Amino acid sequence: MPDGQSRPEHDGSAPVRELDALVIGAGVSGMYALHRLRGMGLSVRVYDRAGEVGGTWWWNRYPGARVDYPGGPFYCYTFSEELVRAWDWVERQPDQPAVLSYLNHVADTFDLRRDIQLHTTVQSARFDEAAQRWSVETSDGERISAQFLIAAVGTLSAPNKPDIPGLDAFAGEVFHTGNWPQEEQVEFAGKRVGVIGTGSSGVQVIPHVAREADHLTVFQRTPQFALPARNQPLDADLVRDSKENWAEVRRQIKEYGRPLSMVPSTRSVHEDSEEERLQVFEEAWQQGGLALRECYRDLLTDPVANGYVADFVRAKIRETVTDPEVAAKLMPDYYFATKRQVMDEGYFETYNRDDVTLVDLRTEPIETFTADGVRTATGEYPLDVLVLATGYDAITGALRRINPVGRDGLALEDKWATGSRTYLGLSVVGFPNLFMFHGPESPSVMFHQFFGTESQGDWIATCIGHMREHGLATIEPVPEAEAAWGAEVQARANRTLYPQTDSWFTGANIPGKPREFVVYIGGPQYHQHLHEMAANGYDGFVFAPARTGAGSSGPVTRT
Ligand code: NA7
Repeated sequence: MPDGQSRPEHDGSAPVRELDALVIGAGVSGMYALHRLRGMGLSVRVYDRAGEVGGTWWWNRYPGARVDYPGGPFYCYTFSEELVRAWDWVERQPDQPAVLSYLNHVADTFDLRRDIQLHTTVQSARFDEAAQRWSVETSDGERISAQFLIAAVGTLSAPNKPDIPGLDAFAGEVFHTGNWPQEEQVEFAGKRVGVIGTGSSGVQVIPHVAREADHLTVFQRTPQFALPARNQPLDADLVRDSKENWAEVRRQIKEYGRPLSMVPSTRSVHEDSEEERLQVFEEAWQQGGLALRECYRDLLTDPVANGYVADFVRAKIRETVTDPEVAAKLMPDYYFATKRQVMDEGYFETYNRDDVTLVDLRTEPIETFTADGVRTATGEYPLDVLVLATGYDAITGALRRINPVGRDGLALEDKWATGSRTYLGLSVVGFPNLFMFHGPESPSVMFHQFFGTESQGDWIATCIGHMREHGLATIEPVPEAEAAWGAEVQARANRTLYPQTDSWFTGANIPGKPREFVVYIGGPQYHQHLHEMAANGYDGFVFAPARTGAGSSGPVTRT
C-alpha cells in the first residue's frame, strides 16, 4: 500500500491512513514542516483544530493584537528570497490581520492547503513499538499510522483559564485573548468590562477596550515594565534594502538572531557615569521598541545594572500616570525585562481616564465571581463582559494536553511531571520519532522564530533523509544526552536574572507546573550545534533499523 493512502481494517473499524509524517499544527512551524518534508517526496498531512492556517495568529484576534517586538520587515520566513520579495510589510510591529494575511499568502504560494486538514483535533498519539510507528486518532474519528510525529503545536497556544471561584457562575460574556471569536465582532460599547491580566495581550487590549467601553476595570496581579512601542510605518529604504540584500540579512539573523541593526550594545552600564547612563536610557526610551533592553549588555545579568534601568522605567510610569495612588499600584517590582518584554501603545495613559479603574489583586484579591461581576476582599465590581488576558500554559502546555504515549506506555505528562527534559528541545527519551518545533529547552521565543523554525525543520528533514538512506526506522535520544542538555540549558539560564522571576518562561504562571527555566539562551550557538551534530553522526541519538518480523526487537545501532 503506497504511503498516504488508507488501509481498510478487517475488524470493521475505520480504515487507517498511512503517512510518513503527521504534523500537528498549521502555524508557522507546521506549514514549514509540510513544505520541507513534502518536497522530499514524503507523504505528509497537517492537522489543526483551527478553521484556517496561521496558528497563534488565527486565534489571537483581539483588538490591538500585533507582533510584540519591532520585527518589521524581518518577521517572516527567511528561506525564500522570492517570498521575501513578494510581500510588503507596512508597520514596524505588524498587526494580527497583516500577519495572518501573510501566512495565508505563504499557504497559497506553496500550495499547502491540499495537505492541511482543518477543524480537526489530534486527540491521542501512541507509539506502536511493534510497528515502529505512531498511531494517532483525531476528533473526527480518523485513525492514522505515521512513521514520524511532528509537534508544531505552538509555544503560546494552550490558553490558561484561571481557576477563580465562581467564574463559571458569571452571567456575562467571557472571552480569552487567545481564543477570540472568529466571526462575531465583540462589542464593548455601553458595557462594563473587566480585564484580568496585564501581560503582552492585556497591555495590548486594554487601551482599545477603554476607548470603547462604558467602564473598564483592570484586575492586575503583577505590574509590568511595559515599554513604549512607538510603532510606525516602515521606512521604505529599509524595506527595499533588506529585500535587495536578503542573503546578508539572513546571514545576520543566523549569526545573531536578528539583523545587525538590532543587536544589543556590547557596552557595560558601569562604563558610563550616571548622567551618561540616564541619557542613554532616555534616548532608548524615545526610540521605543526593545531599544531600552538592548542599550547595555549587562541589564539582564547584573542586578545593579538591572536596578538602574528598572528605576528609570518606574520614574517614567510615575511621570505618565497622574494619580500617585494609581501610579504606585503600577510599580513593577521584579527584575526589568525578565518576563517577556511588553510593548505598549498608550497603556499607562489609559489609567488617567475617569472611566478606568485599576484593581491591585495583591492587596485586594478576588474572593469570587458572582452572576453580576467580581467580589474582591474590599469591593464589588459589576461587569457585563470579562476578558481573560491570562496567558498560556506556555511552551509545553499544548503537547502535554495531547499527551503522547511513548515506549513502554510512558505518557509525556508523566515523563515531564517533574521537569520538561528533552534533547535539544527537539526530541525526548522514550518517544522515538517524535520531533518538536520550539519545544522546551530550545531557543524557542528567544530567537528569530521563523529562522528557528527553518533551522529545526531543516534538521528534521536532513535526519529523516539520513534514516531513509540507511534503512533506519526509529531515532531516539539517549538519556545521557538528554540529561546533559538539560544541565546546559539551566547553566546558561542561571548566568542571567531570568530564572529569578515568576513568568511563563519559568512555568510559574501555571499552578502545579514544575518551576524551571525552559528556554535555551544562546540561539545562534544552538542552531550551529544542531547542524554540526547532524554532520557528526547524530551524536546523542540512537537509531534502530526496521524490524524484520513482528515482535523482533532488532539491534539498536548508532550510525
Ligand atoms: P502572559 O504574559 O502570561 O500574561 C498573563 C497575565 O495574566 C499576567 O499579567 C498574569 O499575571 C495574569 N494572570 C494569569 N493568571 C492569573 C490569575 N489567576 N489571576 C490574576 N491574573 C492572572 O500572557 P499574554 O497572553 O499576555 O502574553 C503571552 C505572550 O504572547 C507574550 O509574552 C508574547 O510573547 C505574546 P502574573 O504576571 O502571572 O502575575
